[in-house]
Amino acid sequence: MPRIDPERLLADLRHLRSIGAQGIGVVRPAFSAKDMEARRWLKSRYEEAGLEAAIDGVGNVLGRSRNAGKALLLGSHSDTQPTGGWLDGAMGVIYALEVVRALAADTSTRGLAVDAVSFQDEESRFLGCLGSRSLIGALTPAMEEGVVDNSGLTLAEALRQAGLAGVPRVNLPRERYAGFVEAHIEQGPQLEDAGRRIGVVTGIVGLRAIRFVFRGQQNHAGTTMMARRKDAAAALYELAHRINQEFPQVAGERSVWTMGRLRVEPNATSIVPGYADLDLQFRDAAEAPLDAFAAVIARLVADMNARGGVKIEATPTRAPIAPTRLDAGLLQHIEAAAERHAPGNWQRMPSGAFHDAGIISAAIPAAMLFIPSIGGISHDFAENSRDEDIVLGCQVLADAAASILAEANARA
Ligand code: HGY
Ligand code: MN
Ligand code: MN
Repeated sequence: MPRIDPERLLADLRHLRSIGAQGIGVVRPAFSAKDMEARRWLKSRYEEAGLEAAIDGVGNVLGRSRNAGKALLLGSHSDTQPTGGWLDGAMGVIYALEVVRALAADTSTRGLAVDAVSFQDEESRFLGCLGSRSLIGALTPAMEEGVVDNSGLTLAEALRQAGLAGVPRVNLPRERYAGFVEAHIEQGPQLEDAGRRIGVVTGIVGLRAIRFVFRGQQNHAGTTMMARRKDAAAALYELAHRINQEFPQVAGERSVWTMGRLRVEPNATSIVPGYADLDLQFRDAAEAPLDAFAAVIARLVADMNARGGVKIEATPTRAPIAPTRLDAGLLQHIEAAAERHAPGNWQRMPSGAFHDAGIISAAIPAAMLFIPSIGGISHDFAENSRDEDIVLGCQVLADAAASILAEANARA
């Protein structure tokens, strides 16, 4: 069976970390100079590994094997959150590179076709999973139209600044592939709590996101009596409170919701705010709780608007991501590889984070494997995993890749 090179794996992971490093974390937002620097470096590493490599018109880095037969696509994303960890996405991208090299070095697997990818903007600077949506033809002009980041920069301008305007976009040649496998850090505490080293991911949560805009009347904080106020911030606080009161009544076992971004204007102590906006994001492994949350939101907004005063508008801020079941056939190969390298030390589990695999699964069979996150921390500079778990995860992926392709080519 192919053996990965742990030192080479960790060295490339640490090099990628150095591009956009801030202390122990990484800041490499989609299309930024550091993001594109990392993508150009990845492209060169893919070429050194013997792949035909290119960066497509939305910034996906694609490495295509020259070998014949059914191919397996491996990868993840190399863009990060604004306060990103060094492993979120990056680990799966470097795993793919290392598995390409490990299989090429082994006489029993050197003829197998492993392609590698780093998707663009999985982290929703502009539009969650932008690159994987583009690759499967699910990124429509209407979805791109007018999309801006938190600074107001349009996606079109970001593409131009990154030198990607006019660069051809790639459509996944679906018939080429036996499937897609994404390795990722768990980003939660389940594996660590259970003392397990590998997660075999059975499904990925769905996600919806709403922006509420509150328009009231800016006024003096001393002379404006409470009964006469149209306080946009007070309406925001009331709606947020009522969401936190009502969502638990209709939530599923692993439902989550987050209100992590808000703005109050003019944000001054002695002024009744005339404007506010608030982002709400909610997730679940099934559609029913997501539909129930959407119904609660509609009812609360209608109820508050009926009172008059502050006007509330609720608008989806991104294309929804549907909950996904991952491919049982591919998962069996990952389970067998996990049992070989971590006997009894792995478990099946859902993913509370969304991933590109959730998008790609609409086009070709997809699966995921996790390694533990120390303290369950992620989307924070402190995100980390043990080197020995990083190395183990890559070896499991290499074994799974070899057996998936052996089976696919035997069938072809
Ligand atoms: O938010 C997520 O689930 C992913 O890490 N971007
Ligand atoms: Mn990720
Ligand atoms: Mn992330």
